Amino acid sequence: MLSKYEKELLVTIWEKMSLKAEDIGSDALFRMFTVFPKTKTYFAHIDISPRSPHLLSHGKKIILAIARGARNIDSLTTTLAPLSALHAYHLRIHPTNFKLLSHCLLVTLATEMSDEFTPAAHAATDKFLSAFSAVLAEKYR
Ligand code: ZNH
Repeated sequence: MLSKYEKELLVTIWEKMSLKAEDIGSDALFRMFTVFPKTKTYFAHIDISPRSPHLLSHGKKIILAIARGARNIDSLTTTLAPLSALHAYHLRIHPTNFKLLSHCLLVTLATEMSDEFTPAAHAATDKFLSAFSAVLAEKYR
């Protein structure tokens, strides 16, 4: 459960990250591909080399989707329903992968926010990304 303070903190954090969504998103994705190479198999059809146009645009989409989730945190299931269906039925992403990307997003945020990545920000982000991932994975068969 997220407190009112945590929800406000999350909106602030992800609004800020949205301003450099391409950089933040592509950094997190590149970390995921490096640390968990199997995740690359889902992206065989696109160029995922560092700072490639597709990596940047995909990174941006991910960050904006997360920011949208933060603004709609009390209705995550309905807000993310189309994205959840896409990942489960069309892309067929195995649920374990969401934890891997969440972890990489946390590391990217920590490097990006530096002193602003307080224990409270860390805890709120961790809880939020878990909830977000649970919704994305819930339709998986
Ligand atoms: Zn994902 C896609 C988000 C996770 C894989 N994605 C996508 C999109 C978005 C997202 C927004 C776009 C859609 C449209 O276009 O409509 N994701 C997301 C998020 C997350 C995710 C937010 C978390 C948090 N994904 C994920 C994972 C994986 C993935 C984990 C694996 C590993 N996705 C994917 C793919 C795609 C997507 C493959 C497609 C791409 C292209 O372009 O093709």
